[in-house]
Amino acid sequence: MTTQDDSMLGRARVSDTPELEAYYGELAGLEAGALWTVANKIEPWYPQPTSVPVLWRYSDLRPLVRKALDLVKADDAGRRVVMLVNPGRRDVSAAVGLLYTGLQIMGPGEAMTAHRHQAAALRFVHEGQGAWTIVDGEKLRVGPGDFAITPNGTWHEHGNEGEDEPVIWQDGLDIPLVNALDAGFYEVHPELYQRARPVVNASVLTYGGNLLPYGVEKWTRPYSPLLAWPWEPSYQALRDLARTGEGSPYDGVIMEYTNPVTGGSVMPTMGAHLQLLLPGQATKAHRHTGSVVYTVAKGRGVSVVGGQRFEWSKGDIFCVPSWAWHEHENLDQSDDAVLFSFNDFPVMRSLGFYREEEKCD
Ligand code: GTQ
Repeated sequence: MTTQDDSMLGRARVSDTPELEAYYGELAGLEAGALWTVANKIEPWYPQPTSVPVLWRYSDLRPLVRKALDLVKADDAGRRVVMLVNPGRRDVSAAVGLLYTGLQIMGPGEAMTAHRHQAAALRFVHEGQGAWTIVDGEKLRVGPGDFAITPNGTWHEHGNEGEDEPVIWQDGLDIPLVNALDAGFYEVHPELYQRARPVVNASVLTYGGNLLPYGVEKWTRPYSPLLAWPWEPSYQALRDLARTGEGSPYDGVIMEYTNPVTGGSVMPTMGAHLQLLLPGQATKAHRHTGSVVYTVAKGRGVSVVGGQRFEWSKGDIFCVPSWAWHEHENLDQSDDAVLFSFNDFPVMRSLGFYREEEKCD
């Protein structure tokens, strides 16, 4: 690694003097400033996220998420969600970096109005059987472990048609990114509710079979035409891949949810993965630019993120800030562990910001 010393030639290294301080005051009076007073801060040697590693335990959050059912009506709240807030990112309501996440609860028989916004959204279902969402007229039914997307600009409304149990699913949105770029728009559906087309999960029926359909309209939008990935075939795909080897040294057996037309990420701003750690498997540490929110879909294990040790089990959520070292281990010696995760890698990649490094010890 090259020397990283702020006193070296090539970095800003001007010491304050009374004369300079007076000069800075004059500049400030004109809404201006001297670059060299901030240069080393605004051009760090490597990323300096304000986000910190956090583990949110499902068993801690769940009772408070359930409490919200009686405290607010879903339609008054807009969405009844307990959001996960990184202590370093409270000002932008981010869980990590420019990613938002929250646990949304819907009581039996509940349905909410439709809206659309510039932010893209995704869902990962934690519990409950009756969840549905309508995305641009397509009704999707989703159950535990299922993953679904609501690309930016699509109308969406959610509900729970179950009879006794609430549904809790996790929302992931790029709200902080959209706001950082001052690009946020929001609309309530003019008729409040969409008219769903009759075939439920039509995109799964059309695109979910790992074959590209002929004779359907050519897909040209910048997001995946497949809107939902049920748990069973996704988990089975991982198990099948696990039969061929241990996968990546850093992530174990990992697969990306993809746009079936392009093979790329499901949406232009957020990608998602499902990964399996074999019994006892421990990965090597690496780091990369881009932020990740992990959700434990199955099993128990431990991840070390930026030097912090997080022991996790099903339902727990933890984050990896950009450029933080991280490694994972399955603590069960006889069963696999599965992590769902979503990230902002598509943004990092499309802007040429993606970098990755392995830890050499
Ligand atoms: O379901 O549309 O958790 O707009 C936050 C903002 C969910 C949603 C959230 C949203 C939604």
